[in-house]
Amino acid sequence: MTSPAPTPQELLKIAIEVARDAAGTAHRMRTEGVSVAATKSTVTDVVTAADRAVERQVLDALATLRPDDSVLGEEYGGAAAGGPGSGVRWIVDPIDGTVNYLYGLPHSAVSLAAEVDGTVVAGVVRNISTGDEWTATAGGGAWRGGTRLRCSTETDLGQALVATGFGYDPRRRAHQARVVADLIPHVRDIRRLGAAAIDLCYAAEGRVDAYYEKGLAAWDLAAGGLVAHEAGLRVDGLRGVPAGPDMVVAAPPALFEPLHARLADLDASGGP
Ligand code: LIP
Repeated sequence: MTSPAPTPQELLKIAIEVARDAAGTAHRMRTEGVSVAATKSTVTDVVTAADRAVERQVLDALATLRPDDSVLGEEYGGAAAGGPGSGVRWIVDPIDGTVNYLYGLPHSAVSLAAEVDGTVVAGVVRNISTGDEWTATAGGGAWRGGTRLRCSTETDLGQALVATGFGYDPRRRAHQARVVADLIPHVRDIRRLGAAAIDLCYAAEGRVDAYYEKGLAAWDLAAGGLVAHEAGLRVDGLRGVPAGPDMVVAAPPALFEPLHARLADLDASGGP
């Protein structure tokens, strides 16, 4: 008889334990000094020894705690379950905001989420430098520490502080720069902070009013996207496409349509 599926709260407890240990390792390695270990899609898409060590630590911890679960990680890809499979898949970005981490800027995070049968039900994002920790469970709300998070109530796009990010491919960056140049006169201002998972959590607590970005991977989006959704943000793509690599738009209900309209008009999900 297969064991009952774990509850979102049980999965979140494991996620928090694993993410805190992982963030501790990342912080220690940063203080010891980090350098580029390799590059990936382009010469600016860097990976450090810490990215690899932290993801390995997460994989080993989950293999011990949840041996029948599968895992998808940025550095080592997909790891099948040790056994028949439990229906639970963990999605990990060991260091989201790697360039910030490399430069010592305090805006990078361990992001860890749990999916059950393809739906993210629990997630944690932990800032490696500050220890800020955002959590969410499906239907259980979004939290930072003991504070329940509520997104911005801004209704005027012209008064909205909007976070975004750019890819590593110079051709994509040129397209994204054109989009943000055309958008910026129509919003309060733009913030480019460099870690999608934290950007989504900032939107969840109203430190920015909205966020959008083209090019996010599942590990960038999984945990932060749940936090944002549970804080009341609409998290979606453009023109009916779900949030994903083509586009993620996270905005309060009153801002989603006007922001979506401008991004769609600017073909923000297009380009290379
Ligand atoms: C980063 C994202 C960020 C994006 C960066 C980069 P990484 O992820 O979190 O939003 O703008 O270009 O992709 O590469 O640090 O894991």
